[in-house]
Amino acid sequence: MPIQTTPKIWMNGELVDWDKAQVHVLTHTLHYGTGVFEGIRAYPTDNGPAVFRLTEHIKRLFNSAHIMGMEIPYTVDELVQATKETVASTGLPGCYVRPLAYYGYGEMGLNTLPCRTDVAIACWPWGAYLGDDAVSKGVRMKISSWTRHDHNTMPPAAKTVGNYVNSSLAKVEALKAGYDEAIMLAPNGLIAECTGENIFAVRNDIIITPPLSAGALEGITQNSVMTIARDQGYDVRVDNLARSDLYIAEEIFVCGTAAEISSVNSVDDRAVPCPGPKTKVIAEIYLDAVKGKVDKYKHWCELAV
Ligand code: PPE
Repeated sequence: MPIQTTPKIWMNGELVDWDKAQVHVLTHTLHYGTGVFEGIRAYPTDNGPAVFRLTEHIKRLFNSAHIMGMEIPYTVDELVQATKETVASTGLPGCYVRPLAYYGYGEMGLNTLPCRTDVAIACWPWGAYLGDDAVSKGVRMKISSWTRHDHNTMPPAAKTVGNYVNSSLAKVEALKAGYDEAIMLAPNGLIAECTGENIFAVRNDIIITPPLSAGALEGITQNSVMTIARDQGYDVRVDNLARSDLYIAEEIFVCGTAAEISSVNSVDDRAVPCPGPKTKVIAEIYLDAVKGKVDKYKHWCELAV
């Protein structure tokens, strides 16, 4: 589905018209994948649109840049304000938000040291990433033939543009084979994450999600889910999962900003009970929390205006 346009995109300190938010074909990041980005959602709340855990997302953008040795010529506060301004300029009650820091036009070659960092923040309406009924019906997952990056190949903890070549290969392979999404294994064969989501499996009543060391991004939704689940009294652990843990899991769900929470109905054609009872409880609370409807988690909702 083509992107639904909004009036303005923030580029290097200014809100410019959507159609004017353009870059030169010799933009460094277009050639070498050297940018870093975030995916954030703004949701309608009783007090207007609020950006979910905005400051943490912007801090992760800076961490990604730090891992890449990239200087962002703004402060966290400045990009938090810029994001709020961009969200407000859409006039929408909620939207997806995509901040991107990239090496712009001016230098070519693999030495990024002389490159200038440009920053853009775009917003557009983006529906449920894995389908509207992803919680109730669940998605079909396939273990990918593509391995997640090794820590010494492409740092998986950084949300680097180039990292997503690996995700796209896995996603398209899964879709072409008739599945909804791929699960990526780390080079050591243990479960890392999905192409754009973290994964949770319930085994013996314990909710388990793989650690950053397994090649998973430190997901902000993953963190929200762990908080919600622990507050519900569930036993939640960050630990390694093997492929067979998934085949015999009591329930599995995946989560991310774009995907929100989605249950999994099978892995490699082995049925998984779906939707699992814990998944249902967590998804319901999460979808209320993002809209500022749960007092305990209201501090996660940062008002756009
Ligand atoms: N792992 C990966 C590889 C990933 O891309 C995401 C987010 C997550 C885990 C979950 O992170 P978080 O959003 O902080 O809970 N993926 C973003 C981009 C998706 C896309 O297709 O583009 C997102 O969900 O916005």
